[in-house]
Amino acid sequence: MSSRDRSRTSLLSVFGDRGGKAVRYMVVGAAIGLGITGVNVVVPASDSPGAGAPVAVHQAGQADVAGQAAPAQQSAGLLGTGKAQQKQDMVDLGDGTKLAAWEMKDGVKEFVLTAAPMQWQAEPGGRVFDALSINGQIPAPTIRVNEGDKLRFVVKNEMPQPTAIHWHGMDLPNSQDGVPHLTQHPIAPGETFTYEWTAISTGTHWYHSHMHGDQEGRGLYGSLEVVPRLGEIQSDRDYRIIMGDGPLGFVFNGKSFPGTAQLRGAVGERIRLRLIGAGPEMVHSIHVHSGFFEVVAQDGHRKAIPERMDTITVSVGQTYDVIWVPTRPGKWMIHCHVFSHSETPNGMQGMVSIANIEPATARLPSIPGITSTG
Ligand SMILES: [Cu+2]
Repeated sequence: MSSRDRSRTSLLSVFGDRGGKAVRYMVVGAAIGLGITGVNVVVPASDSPGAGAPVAVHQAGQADVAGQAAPAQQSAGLLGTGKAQQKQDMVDLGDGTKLAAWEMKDGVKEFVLTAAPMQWQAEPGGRVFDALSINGQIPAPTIRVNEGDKLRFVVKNEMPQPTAIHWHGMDLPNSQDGVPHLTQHPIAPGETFTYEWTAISTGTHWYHSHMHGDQEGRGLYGSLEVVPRLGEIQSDRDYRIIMGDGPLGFVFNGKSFPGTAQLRGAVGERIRLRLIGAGPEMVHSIHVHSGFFEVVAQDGHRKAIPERMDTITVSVGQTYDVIWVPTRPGKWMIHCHVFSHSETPNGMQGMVSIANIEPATARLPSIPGITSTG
């Protein structure tokens, strides 16, 4: 653990008010040790070491594991059992992405990421693209780890072209940065390259091919999430919206409307949207119908003061975490407001997703399996 991490010590708790309910906040001083003063981040107090936010999924035929959407505080999962998690299976995250599987080996979380060509249809009945996937997925598997985890990524290149994987936003050794011809030789077709680093940078980031924009545009990107020891963003739902504008068209999580995943939630829930601009070319203005959201983090870093918006501009490489608390049930549109990215004369297309918001009394399934204590 770096001195920077150790500096993120909780200092004091105060009481605040949100939505009419008293909510306890912790104020995390982020500046000690960095020589910066006066920079405080207000975060909810639900944070426990190693806790992950609960993640809602909706899969046909899947059992309702938790019975209802549990608030973040009650979803500590394996916490307190004293048993470190040894393995994570792939989990559907209900947003069109899947949680990456890993296995603990000698204290290191090991991920195997195989890049390979794949035929990809972004929307039902649509054109079939020559795409690139990792573990057969577009976007690549969502990597979710805890701050301080030692990580190993075994990257196998089964594509007919060289590649390298960059861990965007990560504080890591130069040799692990994944820049071909600068920090490593490109991973040749048929070869394997192993990256090893420790999760220091917290929050929402992403990983992608750094070989050239075409690989990224064809699908070689995924969410990279590091759950902080302190100060995790409290939410009832946790979804990703990764914007792509390359050869696969205008896509959210690799899909064009009506192929995009439909999100679920209920009135009053804190719905976390992790907005990630994967490009490789364009800026997108993401608008959530029905009121506003709060921007709570940018590029993984908590904002000292959350900002309320209804539309946020996400450029290539940027990430934002926003919290949306729906006030009314219905089918609410989430889309890029550049209309050529989301509309045609015949209706919606491309960067459009629908959030199905149920009444506050709804009991939606959630899956606690994502809580990781390894
Ligand atoms: Cu757009």
